[in-house]
Amino acid sequence: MDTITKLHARRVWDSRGRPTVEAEVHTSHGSSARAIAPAGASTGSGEARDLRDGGTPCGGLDVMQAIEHIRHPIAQRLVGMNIQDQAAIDAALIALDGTADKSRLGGNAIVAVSLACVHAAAAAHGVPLWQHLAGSQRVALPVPEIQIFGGGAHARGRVDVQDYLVVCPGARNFAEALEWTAEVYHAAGARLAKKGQLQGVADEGGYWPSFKSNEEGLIELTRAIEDAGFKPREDVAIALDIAATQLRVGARYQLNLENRSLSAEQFGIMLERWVDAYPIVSIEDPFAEDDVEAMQHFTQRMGHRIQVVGDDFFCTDAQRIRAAAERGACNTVLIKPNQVGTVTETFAAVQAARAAGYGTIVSARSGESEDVSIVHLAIGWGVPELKVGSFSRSERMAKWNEGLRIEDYLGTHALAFPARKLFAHTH
Ligand code: 2PG
Ligand code: MG
Repeated sequence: MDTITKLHARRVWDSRGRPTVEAEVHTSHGSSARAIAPAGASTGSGEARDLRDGGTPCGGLDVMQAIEHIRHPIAQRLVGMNIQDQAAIDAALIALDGTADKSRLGGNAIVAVSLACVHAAAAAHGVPLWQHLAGSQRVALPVPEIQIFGGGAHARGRVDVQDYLVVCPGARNFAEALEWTAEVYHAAGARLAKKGQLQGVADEGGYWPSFKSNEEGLIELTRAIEDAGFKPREDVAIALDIAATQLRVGARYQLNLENRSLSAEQFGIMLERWVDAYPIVSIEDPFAEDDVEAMQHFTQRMGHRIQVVGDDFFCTDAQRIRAAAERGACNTVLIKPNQVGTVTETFAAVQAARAAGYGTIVSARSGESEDVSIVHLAIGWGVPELKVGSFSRSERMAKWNEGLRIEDYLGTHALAFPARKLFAHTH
């Protein structure tokens, strides 16, 4: 049996220049592995809580307490455990923390340790993580969902919609999807620059635009797809993350850019009109995390045409997924390991989504690093879509490039790229 011999942690920095936690695990096999906790900006209230030190250094966001928790109580508890028993490791982390939201030890401490352990288990077998997770199952590369314009909490609210993304239903493989997205990304940038609307890039590397309305982003993105030589919808389509929890004021949805406030019903009508007018195949968090009724109604009307994705709405929680499925709210679940805290609970959310007949998308956070664990989780677990932010900045490109390496390694052993099948029903 390979056991954990040493657990260490250090402070590193994320893509927003903020402190975060890196965990490092060593095993009796001689293997070791590291993982870095990511951080969200538009977080759901049901997420595992990061432990931040408060006070003045680093704007109160320092993580030295979370690091101390890994070095002492967590290390004491985990040293000696079987590195191949991820369920037992995660159960020990959950029990040691003892809170519902992992706030005592810190969600950031727990997720870094849990991910580092699963990496070390793969390393002890001498295989990459995706292969360790897939076992004897054949795997496919996931369809990338890539941000072109960033807004919302990632661009100081410059536009209300948080993510204008593309997916490539027409691409034959992962590499082709990235190549097409690169063309669209640069075409979109050229359009903005020409019109004097390019203000740099937002937190995830998508352009920070100065649109006059939210709909202008849809017009510009559709034209960029055409400028790049693709057929909107068939080749390259639009996905949106409204992150609507951030827009909620009382019972209404506030569009600051347009200086108007809409009821849930009016907001839904606007989104339906967008789906009719633009090549949109997916909308994430179209309503706030607690607006179950609006989510249910919207899914009834639009769920046969587009992916209705829950992010803040589910917080990668298997229980929430089962409850929403009973009411027919959403048809796809965004999967973020740090929303729930451990690898075991993240996989339970994937299984709950599958049991409900829901789609799944593994996703990065807006605060990221060079850590590429999520690419391996998506491939190893057979999750057909992957959302990693934009097509610039190395914390994003590290993940796209890891997918390229795995696709290259798999060659003809890969299962069919799921893009066409995934979006066949959308119109
Ligand atoms: C989201 C994510 C990634 P954040 O809302 O889907 O885009 O953002 O990590 O800030 O929650
Ligand atoms: Mg989201």
